[in-house]
Amino acid sequence: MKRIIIISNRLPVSLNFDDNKITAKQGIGGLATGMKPVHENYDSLWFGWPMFDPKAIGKEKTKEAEALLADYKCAPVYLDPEDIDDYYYGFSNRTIWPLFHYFLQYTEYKAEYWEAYVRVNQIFADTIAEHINEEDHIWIHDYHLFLLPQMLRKRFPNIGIGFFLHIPFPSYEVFRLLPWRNEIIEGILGSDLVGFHTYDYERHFRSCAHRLLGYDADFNRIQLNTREINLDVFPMGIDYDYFEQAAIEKRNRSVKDKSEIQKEIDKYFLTQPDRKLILSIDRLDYSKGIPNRLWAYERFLEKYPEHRGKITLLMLATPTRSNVPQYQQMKKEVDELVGRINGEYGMINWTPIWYFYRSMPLDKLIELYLASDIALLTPIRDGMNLVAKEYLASKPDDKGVLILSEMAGSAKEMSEALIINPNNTEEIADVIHQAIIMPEEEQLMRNKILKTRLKRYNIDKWATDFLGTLEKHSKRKAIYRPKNLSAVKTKLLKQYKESKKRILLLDYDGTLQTFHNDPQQAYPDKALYELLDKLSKNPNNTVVIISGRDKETLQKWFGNTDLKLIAEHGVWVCKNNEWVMTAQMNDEWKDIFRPIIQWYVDRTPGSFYEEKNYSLVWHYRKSDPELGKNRAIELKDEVNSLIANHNLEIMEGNKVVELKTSGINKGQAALNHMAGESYDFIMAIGDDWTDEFLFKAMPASAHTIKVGSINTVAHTLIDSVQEVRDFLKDLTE
Ligand code: GDG
Repeated sequence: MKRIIIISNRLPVSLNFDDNKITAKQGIGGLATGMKPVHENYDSLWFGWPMFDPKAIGKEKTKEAEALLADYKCAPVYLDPEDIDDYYYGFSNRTIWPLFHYFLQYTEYKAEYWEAYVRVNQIFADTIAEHINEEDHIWIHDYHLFLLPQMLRKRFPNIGIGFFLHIPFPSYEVFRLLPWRNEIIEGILGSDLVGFHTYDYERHFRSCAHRLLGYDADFNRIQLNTREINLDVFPMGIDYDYFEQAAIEKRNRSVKDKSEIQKEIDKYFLTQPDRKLILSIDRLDYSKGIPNRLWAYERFLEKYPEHRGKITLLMLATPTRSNVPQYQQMKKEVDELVGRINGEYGMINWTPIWYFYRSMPLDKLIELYLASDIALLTPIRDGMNLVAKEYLASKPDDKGVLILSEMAGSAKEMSEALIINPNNTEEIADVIHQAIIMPEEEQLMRNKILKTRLKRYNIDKWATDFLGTLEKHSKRKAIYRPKNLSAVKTKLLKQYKESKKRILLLDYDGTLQTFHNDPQQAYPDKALYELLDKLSKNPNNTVVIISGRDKETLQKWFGNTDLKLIAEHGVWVCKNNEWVMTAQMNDEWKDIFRPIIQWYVDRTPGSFYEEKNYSLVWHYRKSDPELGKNRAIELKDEVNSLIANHNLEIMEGNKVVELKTSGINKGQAALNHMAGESYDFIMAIGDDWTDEFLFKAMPASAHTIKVGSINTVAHTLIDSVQEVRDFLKDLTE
């Protein structure tokens, strides 16, 4: 079993330095509680900020503190207090948190926050790098560490890295507002596996990676140069049995063993047994929709006077990020709202809202869950919301009603709850009424279904699913993976040097030259001419440009060189300065298909068509990437149904769909070119689907090299055009 390295902003234990003695306390909150079983049951080590500054406590205390942390399988990542301000309270909580929860009005874009964020992610990378090796599995958590996967990937190219996002990933229209959006996507894509709570978050991320950086996803996989990144949904569960057992134990207590809180609540029900208790628990965060909840509760009291005096809202709001202004402002708003409602509707023997602004031990929380008839959770946005799940798990009698916002990730799996729109005050007021009068049988029926799912997909299952997928992905990577050039370069260079008669078959676009929105602008630059010149002047070399380009363009660009030229995927070959057609062809079919392609050009802004001698090409590099991709599928579909009688085939290149006479491809053309000659070094380099014909046709001893994606039959992968050029340069030296 591999060692699991867990990484989060904070460690799951906090240290207390009182009375000259250091003590440790388990942290509260979703992440700490959720990851507890993984941390305890696996060979694991957890890295995070330990919430103390070693400079402030001195060397000796630091040593002692580190030893105590080690007992809890934790290791510290120390951060400067100023960095904490800008990275944690700044970029994480004033930029990412509001933006990702769609609170655009609260989002601050400050360069100094970003700089601290980069710095701190780097400190995490540097610290952790000293303690890990390629054999470990890394599991990085949440939005504080978006850049860490890529930073670690640079140092450990083959290590398994998983990233899980606990908050929503916003839609492209929101995410694109972030000035550092590309860096964030690139950072996350350092991972092998990226996990989200819901499919919506996954699809938003995929669309952002596609639209902002042009990274194509094939179902839930993104091909990124020579790597493959898996995206998947893992709805986080809870430690169901723990909550259930604790609740059973509390329910069965004798009066004398009951806690103070239980006794107080019992007293509440004593005078009027038909009284009902509504519970809400959240951090006092603007994303949790606390004011909305209070407005709706107020409306409910106004609209349904028959429930006044018989219902109480127990609202526990845990203090959080209280030095961020919006949180202080919201605290004030909530204080005032509670005061107003209690002032307006309260009676001598009845308070409409019991409001607690503090945190409580988990034990007390479970007592509150157990005692409440209704849970009212109204977040405006919430990655998941574990409280909803904990509430149900703490109901051993299956009674109780869950009212849950449709904006919480958990609503996706909890459709049997009463789902509300948190902005619809009237609806929430009505649903509170519905919950109060809901017959017991209906409660049992709904809760049984909900609880069965929660029990099955519990926290253990969530964690093992994530780690299992990471493991599977890593294994796949290890088995099926063409080697990166770096791994075989020395051997290749040696064979090249030792050979006497070589042929180099080189694709042009995406291999020797980067793509340009206008294909005519992707002409060869001076450095490329010099490089190709040097290669082809070597008497032992035959250098062939084998391209989908038309012969006129290749003639214009390379007509005066020693290079051999193959154009239009093999339709034309240039021999002794004469262009020769390799097969008899006609182009009458073009009149039928031209209007179809033209129609796609009209309907897809940014796309255009190119006419070659024996093919028609539709280019969509400049179009909206998603629209372009969909239109390409439509076009292929439409053309496919018509080509049978015309001996045509469709070739899909990089953001191009090409319709051409069938039977001619780069593979066939290369073999024709090589016929009758005996080479002791054959190398083919290409980047797209059309080059796969070339790779397939090559003899087993040939060196086939693919630029980019790993979906290839080529033996070797190379990262970029620049790397191709650097490698060819190495050959000339
Ligand atoms: C983030 C995402 C996502 C709360 N008050 C006390 C206390 N809690 C515990 C609850 C629960 C956890 O904290 C809160 O989890 P939530 O999921 O409701 O919300 P966030 O803290 O915002 O968590 C969220 C989560 O990450 C996991 O991915 O679901 O969407 O925002 O476990 O019980 N625990 C104790 N005292 C308290 O006063 N002991």
